[in-house]
This record gives sequence, C-alpha cells and structure tokens, in this order.
Amino acid sequence: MTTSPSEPTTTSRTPGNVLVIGACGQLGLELTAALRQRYAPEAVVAADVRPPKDPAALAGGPFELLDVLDQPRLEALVAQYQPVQIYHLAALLSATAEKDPMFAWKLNMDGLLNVLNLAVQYRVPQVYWPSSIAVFGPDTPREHTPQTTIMNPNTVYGISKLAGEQWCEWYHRHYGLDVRSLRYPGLIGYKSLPGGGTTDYAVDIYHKAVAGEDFECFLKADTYLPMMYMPDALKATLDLMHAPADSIKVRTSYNLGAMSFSPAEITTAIQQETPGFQVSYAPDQRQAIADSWPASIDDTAARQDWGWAPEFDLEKMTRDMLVHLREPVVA
Ligand code: AKB
Repeated sequence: MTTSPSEPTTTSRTPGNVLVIGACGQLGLELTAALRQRYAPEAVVAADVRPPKDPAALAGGPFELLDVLDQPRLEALVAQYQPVQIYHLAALLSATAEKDPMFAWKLNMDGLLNVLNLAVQYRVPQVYWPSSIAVFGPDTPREHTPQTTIMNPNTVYGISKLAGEQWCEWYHRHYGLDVRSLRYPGLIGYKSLPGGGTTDYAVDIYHKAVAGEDFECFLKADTYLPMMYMPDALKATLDLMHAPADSIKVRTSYNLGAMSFSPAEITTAIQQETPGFQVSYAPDQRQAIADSWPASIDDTAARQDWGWAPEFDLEKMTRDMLVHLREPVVA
C-alpha cells in the first residue's frame, strides 16, 4: 500500500530519532504531535528551554530541557539521540524581537548556526528551519509577492530570517547539508497559542469570540496579511521534508501561501458563525511591521517543486476553529 507523504500514519518502523527544538512553541507543540503520530512517539524528542505549561501537551515521548544557545548541551543531545532529522523552531518572533533586538539576533542567528554546525559534525541527514514572510520589506511588491524579489526587511526578526535563509543555502552548498525551509505566513490553530508575533491577532480573535467577549485588534481593519491554518502548515512541513532531495530547488526558503485576509474580513467570517461578535481597532507598533510585509504570496515554486496545495480558506478555517474551541475541555 502506498500513502501520500502527508498522511499521518503511525508506524512502528522509524527512520531513527527526530529532535524538535522549540517544541513548546505554537508550531512546536503541534509539529511534535504530528511527528509522533507519523513515527513512533518515543523516537520524537521534544526539547525546549522550559517544560510545557500543560505537561499533557508533550506526554507520550521524551522531553529534554535545552537552551539552543547552550552549544555543549545541544551537542550532548545530538550525540545521545543521533537524530536523523532536526526541526529547529526556537526563535523570537517579530514584535518581541523589536523590543529586545540584540537578544533576538543572538537567539535567532547563533541558535541556527549551532544547529547547522552540529548537523554537519554529526552527519544529521536532514534539518528543518522555518523562515517567514518577514524576510520581505517595504520595498517588496506587496501583492502576490514573488519567490525571488527585492527583500530589504526592516525588522530585526526579518533581518535574522533573511540571514538565516542565506546560511541554510550556504551550508547546503558547502557541506551538502540537506537543510530545508518554508517562509510561513501567520499561523492559526486551536491547539496552541502564538506569542510575540504580528499575526497573533488572528488567533486571539477566535478565543475572544468563543469566550463571548469583544475583541480589540492591534492592527487596522484593512490590513491584509498572508495567513495559514495549522493543519496546512503541518502538511506543508512534512511534505517538504519527505520530498525527494532532487525536487528541492530552493535552498534558501520556499514562499508558502494559503489565504490572505484583513481583520475586517476575519471579523465578518466569525460573525457568520457568531452573530453579535464585536471588534474595535487600536493599532499599535505592530501596525508598522504589518505594513512592511506582503499582503499575499506567490507560492508557485512550492507548488511546482514538491506539489504544495493548501486545503483551508478563511471560511473553512473559521468553521473548524470555532467548532474545536467550543469543544468541552476533557479533564
Ligand atoms: C510573526 O508575526 O512574527 C510570525 C511570522 C509571520 O513569522 N507569525
């Protein structure tokens, strides 16, 4: 029987251990769960600088405390587990990085270089590292932003992601390291919360709607940004990592699109399901970050090279988010 690369099949045969760094973050929690479903749970090692707030969230497989800036500790884990894949997700996101630029640069750059160097040293077959739409800046064409275009990011986060993309390409070219990357748009999911990003409003708004409260949005009503539902982001990540190496033509990072909407549009979509939900607007410093990013993304290269196709649009995502957020919490 053949299965598509994105099908979550549990198998007792694993290719080896997988290390997820930053496993307690918004993407990390869900990606760890998806990898544990796909492989044997005990083969997927979750690591983070702090344990998960809810211990049940990462139960079922190993957890290791790890500050990715602590190179000896990272090396000890790589030597111990000999991972066949490292997913390095730990980073400071756009809004937080602007508040602590030096630490953001250190974490986002030194963390990546620690991982890349150890991957070369220990012959780790594959590394995944997320980039972001933040690599683009105010000079970039905003609509259907192409894969290759003028970049000039003007946030610390964006500068670190653009530099990181170039490092990934360099390690691939110099060492043959199979490092792969996606430029995520804002990620929206019901299982985990984002923190410190400019796109976070699009998660918070659902929680307020379900709680029966009004929402105050930190972006203007007509601010369009590229967004993606978490199941699509997980599918994209796993499909990319399981695509044949010779199909991966972009060794910096792939543009990845799914949907694009404004706060006004997501409000309307929620109101279809939750009449009476109210939103007010109080733009803060995150507005300038959003204004410097693309409104929509051209992801032709990802579609052509490894068959990317999203499943969720705004309406489908909204129905799914509200259904799941309204589910009773099982004690
Ligand atoms: C952020 O808003 O900083 C992130 C991102 C788009 O990379 N969600």
